[in-house]
Order: sequence, then structure tokens, then C-alpha cells
Amino acid sequence: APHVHRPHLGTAELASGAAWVLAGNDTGRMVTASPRLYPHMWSWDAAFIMVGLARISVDRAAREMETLLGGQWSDGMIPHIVFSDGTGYFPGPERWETGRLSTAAPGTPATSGICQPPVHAIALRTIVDAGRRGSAADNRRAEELLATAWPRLFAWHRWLATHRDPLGTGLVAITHGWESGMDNSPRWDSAYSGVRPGTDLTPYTRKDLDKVGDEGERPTDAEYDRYMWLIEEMRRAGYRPDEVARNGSFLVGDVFMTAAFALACDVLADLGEESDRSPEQVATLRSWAARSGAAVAATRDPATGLARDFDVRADRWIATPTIAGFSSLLCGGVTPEERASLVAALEGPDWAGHPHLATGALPTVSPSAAGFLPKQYWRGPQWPVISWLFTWAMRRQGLHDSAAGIRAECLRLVSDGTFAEYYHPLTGAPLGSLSQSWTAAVVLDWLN
Ligand code: 9WN
Repeated sequence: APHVHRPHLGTAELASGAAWVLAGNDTGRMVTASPRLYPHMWSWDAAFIMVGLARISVDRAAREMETLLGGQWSDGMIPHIVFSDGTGYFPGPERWETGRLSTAAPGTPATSGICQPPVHAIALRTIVDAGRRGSAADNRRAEELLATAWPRLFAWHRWLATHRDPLGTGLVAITHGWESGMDNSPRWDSAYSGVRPGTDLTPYTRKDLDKVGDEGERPTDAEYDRYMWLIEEMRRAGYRPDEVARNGSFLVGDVFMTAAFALACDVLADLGEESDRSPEQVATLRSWAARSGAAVAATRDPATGLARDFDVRADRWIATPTIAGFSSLLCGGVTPEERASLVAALEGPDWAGHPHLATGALPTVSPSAAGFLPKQYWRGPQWPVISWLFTWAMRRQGLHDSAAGIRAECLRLVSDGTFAEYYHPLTGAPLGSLSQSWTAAVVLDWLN
């Protein structure tokens, strides 16, 4: 592998650098996902950002949750973007027009019309824990948030269970690759080949390309045409969730989204038990968790042991070797033997133990796979936030040594202090946006 010089910050400098990034991206109302590329609040970014903020200020973390929930739709959906007044991102509010076209979207704040992985219960858990460790005022603030946010998150989970289970098995489906959070992952290539942009697609200009070092770090124009076409279809359906799932060109059972949902249902159920919420709702969450955990396990590829997505439109399995194949490590539901072989594969030579990697942070695509592209977005680079989610979930299941190993490798990766959106697995070079909030947030959590 080519060698690049990488500066190396000590722990104290790294922690203060991370806090500085979060403060720098804070508009007061929200911590934007990054300073230039993403000047708004993204749903799952916000959850990870809250995990970092909870290490700095319980009140500030709680306010972030309140801002996000301020964008929740009346049917329960938490939209993937809550817009700030910032400009420079496409597609912005004028392309989505959810306030005008949907009866469930709020008028203000402006939001997008799709969702992202439901990791928010994890954020609520960390804020509540930080409150309980903190002062009396922190404790009060966190319990107050728990009381208001818990029913909102329950409604969000109910929305997913109601509108995104087209097969009736608990496998949560997405209607746009952006909903997966892994936009152009090779997981979606075959499903996107069935999306044919109409000739009446309203013309548009991308705004992302001049904000990264090299255009090759971002999705292609052909991919963007499909992203925009799906939004066009949703606009025409008034963003009605059942209509979009019934008629949209893209409908895929997403194992990673499903695993995040199963995990979050259990976490929310725990919080509900601790705060005397309705036993029926807690039991409902447990049943969604068990069902979706089993749905992930049932996608297991007999050849590789990895979880597979399912293309509902084409009625076929998607067996591309990506990090989503390890989804059962997020939510359990597999036998101890299956789990042990997943951990061995994750740490082995086709994944984090690949001999050419600069660090053992988790790559998004197997470096041994034909489609591995080390600097292209979700087609190979290492995203620290993905590793963080695995470490958090693995610790919860008692996989402490593996989680500690991944954490140590990630801290080595991010010690250059750029807090990049993603990193080149073979060189450790920072890619995409720098000063990306969720990278800073998970580093802060790892260092505490
Ligand atoms: C589209 C904000 C978001 C992340 C996603 C990541 C990227 C947006 C984009 O940035 O997606 O939602 O414009 O590329 O893929 O996971 O939430 O950081």
C-alpha cells in the first residue's frame, strides 16, 4: 500500500479537537452534519451527534433531540433532513416541497420526505445515562426529555412497523437508497438498474462536487439522476407512505436498517420499563425487536454466512459483500456459533484483518471483493460512525474484546485530527467532507 504521512494527535488534543468541531458546526438550533457539504440536520447523523454532545452537555444533547423531533411528521416518520436556513445543499426544501405536497409533513421546519436508519433510541439511552451520572440538573433535564421523547420515538417505530414491512416478516424496506444512509453502496446497484428516470425529470444542478477534494469521492451523475427520479415519484404520490411502497420503482428489504430497528426497539423498551411507560407498548417494542432480529437472521446466505438484502421489486436476493452482511452483530437473533463465525469473518483477512489495510477500522465493502473502490463513498472507504455503531452493539452483547479492538484501530485512523466523513482504507487518507460532526461525536464517545 502507498504510504502517506499522517500527523498523529494525542488523546487530549483529539478530544478537544472533536469538541471544537461540534461547537464549530453548531448553529444554536442544530449541529449541522458538516460545515459546507451538509449545512442541515440529518436524522441519523443527529442521533450520533447527540451521543457526542451528551459527553459535553446533557442540556445541549437534549435540545438536539428536540430539534429533530420538531421535524417529525404527524404520522410518526422522522424525516432524513430537517433543514436549517443554510444554503449550498441540493436537493433543498424547494426540490422536496413536502410542506405543500404532503398532509403529514410540518409546514415549518422544512424537511425532506424520506427517512434514515432509526438509531435515535440509542441517543436517548446515552443522554439519559449521562443525566443519571451528572448533576441534579442534568438528571432532571434528561428525565424530562425521556418523558417527552419516548412516545415520539414509539410513534416513529410504529410508522416503520406499519408502513415499511411489505413482506409482513419484519424485514424493514427502504424506498430510496438515501434511506439506508449508505447511498451508493453496491448493495443497491441491481435495484437501481430497475429505476428508469423519466424524460420529464425536472433539470437540476448538483452542489456537492466542488466541496470534496476529488469528484471520484462522490456518487456519479447517473446515480444522481436515479436519486432525483425517485423523489419525483414520491412528490407525485404526495409522499403517502403506502402509495410510495406500492408503486415506487425502488423497494428493498434492508438488513442493516432492519437490524438497527430491532436494536433500537429493545433499547427503547428498556427505557420504557425504567420509566413506567405502558406495558403494552413495551411489549409491542419487544415483539418488533424479536421479529426484525429473526428477519435479519433469516436472510443469512448459506454460502457465506452473511445477511442479505432482498429486492422486493425484482423478487431476488442481493448478496454483495458489504458491511451490512454483519447486521446480526447489531441485533442478535442468531445462534452463538453463527455469531462467532460472523465475528471471525469480520476480523479476518477479507475484512478488518485484510493485510493491505492501513488500520483495522471496518471497511464498507470487503477489500477482497471485485467491486471494492477504496476512495468512492460507500463502495469501500471506512466510515468511523459505522464502526462505532458496531462497537456499541457488540459491547451490549458481551463482545467486549472485539469491540475494544475495533475502537483502538479507529482511534488510530482518526488520530490525524481531520474528523473526515470517511477514510481511504489502504492509506488512511481523509476523504469527503472534513470536520464531519458524526465523526467528531463518536470519537468523543470513544475517548470517554
Ligand atoms: C444524502 C449526512 C449524510 C449521511 C448519509 C451520507 C450522506 C447525503 C448526501 O450524507 O448522504 O442523504 O447528500 O450524500 O450517505 O449517510 O447521513 O452526513
